[in-house]
Amino acid sequence: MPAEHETQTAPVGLLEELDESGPLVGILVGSESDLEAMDPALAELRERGISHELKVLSAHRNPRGVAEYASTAQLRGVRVLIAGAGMAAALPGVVAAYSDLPVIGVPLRSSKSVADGLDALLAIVQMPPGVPVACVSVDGSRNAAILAARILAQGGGYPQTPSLESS
Ligand code: RP5
Repeated sequence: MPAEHETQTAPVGLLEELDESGPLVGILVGSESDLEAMDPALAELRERGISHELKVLSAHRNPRGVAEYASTAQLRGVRVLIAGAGMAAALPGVVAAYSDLPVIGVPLRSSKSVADGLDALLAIVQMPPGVPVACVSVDGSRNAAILAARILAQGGGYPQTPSLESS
């Protein structure tokens, strides 16, 4: 029986499934209405030649879809996740709960926001200990992409071990 701290080691079968050909950055937004706010991130990644994908998946409206995406992203070769959401912005936190990849949250402002996006900012920043989410400014998707690029630049040291929780 392995000690509890050893359970993060992936079984051999999972490591063999690692697909290095997938996009390096996975971007999620909680709603179609969030898409425009992520344009600066897409432009930044495009300019830097960093492969990426963008999906609309809501933590509240499609929690199973978010769980499925987040828990399989690392096996598909994704190395950093960016999640943008507004209002009760649970998406980045839920993604971080299902993946060991670094997660960058982008609080988004919408017409229904409280205090110009303060609601989403607090929802993303106030993660419980043990489930980290990096957070950029409200509508700061360009910084999220730049931060993702800097994380990727550390590449050599990044452990490619999918967690058992994520499988
Ligand atoms: C959040 O609720 C989304 O991220 C979006 O910012 C906000 C409003 O969503 P819609 O009602 O426009 O779909 O979950």
